[in-house]
Amino acid sequence: MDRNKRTLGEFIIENQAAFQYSSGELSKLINAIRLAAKVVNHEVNKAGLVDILGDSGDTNIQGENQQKLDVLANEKFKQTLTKREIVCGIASEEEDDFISVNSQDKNFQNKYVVLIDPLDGSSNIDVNVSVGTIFSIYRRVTPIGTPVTKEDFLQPGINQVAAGYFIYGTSTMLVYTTGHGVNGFTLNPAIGTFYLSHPNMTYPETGRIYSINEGNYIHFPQGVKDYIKYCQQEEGDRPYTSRYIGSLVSDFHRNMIKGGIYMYPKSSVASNGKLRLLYECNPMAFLAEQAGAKASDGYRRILEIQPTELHERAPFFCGSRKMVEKAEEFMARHKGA
Ligand code: AHM
Ligand code: MG
Repeated sequence: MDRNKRTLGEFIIENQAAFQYSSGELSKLINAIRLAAKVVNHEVNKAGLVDILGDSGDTNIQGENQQKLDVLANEKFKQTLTKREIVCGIASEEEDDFISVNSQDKNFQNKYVVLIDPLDGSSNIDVNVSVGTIFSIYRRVTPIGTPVTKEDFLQPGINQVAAGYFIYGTSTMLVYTTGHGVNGFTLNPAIGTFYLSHPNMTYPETGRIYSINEGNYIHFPQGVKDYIKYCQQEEGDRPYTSRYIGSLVSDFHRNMIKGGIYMYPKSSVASNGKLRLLYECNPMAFLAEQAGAKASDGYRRILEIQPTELHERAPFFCGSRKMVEKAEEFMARHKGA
């Protein structure tokens, strides 16, 4: 690791100065998330060594099996964010309802809520494939000092103040945005410090990778089927390459570096696809747009969707601008189908 590279801590302090009237609250919050992620990273890394894998016996609100590391990651983030008293509320993919932090204390002035998918792609853990943590930060809309309400969480993605992900991969990285571009930091595990390794990340305007669970092909809407066939046709820079890890963070990360499109569309068996608007689509869409890419539900900009439920799902098309536009073109031809 180049010792001249800036550390995440230095970067956060430098960039805090760029925010007028900044109280440092957001910086402290990102710092706390980083801390919890380091602990989760440590646990994920030793997953193959200790008897921590397997179902925890609980299921989350989505009815899917939760694995022990999901539970552990959820607890770690919750603990760090509540104990340090730097947020007024938390919503997690692994919790049925949102959590109000210190709502009884009148002097409690925190203004941010955090939405988190503590361990995304967790079905990949027991096969040693990269997983991640996704987070999204909003300013509360209800008055400071009062208990948070659902309204504080049900904001369109366009209101996000910051968003990012940790990828626990061949190396561990944090990639985040505060609305001024996207920056990537790589963890030096020997000393536990994140270094700015990928400044100003930009998504290639177009690419040659399409990422989708083609096993669901039969259930896809006609627009998606046609777009897949388009990707496979021999013409110009096509056929494209198909790459699908099944871990959103990892698929997104690869496509952002190499150029590509990720799709989790609606289907005849899942009317809004699988991904959660608040914990997965919105933060990834914010990052994508900040890196010059595009995110849509096939017809509409993800960031403009008004959520109505904490755990609602949305179809997701995200990646190189030209590729998403092309997929939207195919979707438009069969609108309503
Ligand atoms: P999870 O939050 O339960 O891990 O589910 C989200 C994951 C994404 O990371 C991934 O892109 C998608 O589910 C894969 O789903 P599928 O196995 O249906 O292709
Ligand atoms: Mg997830």
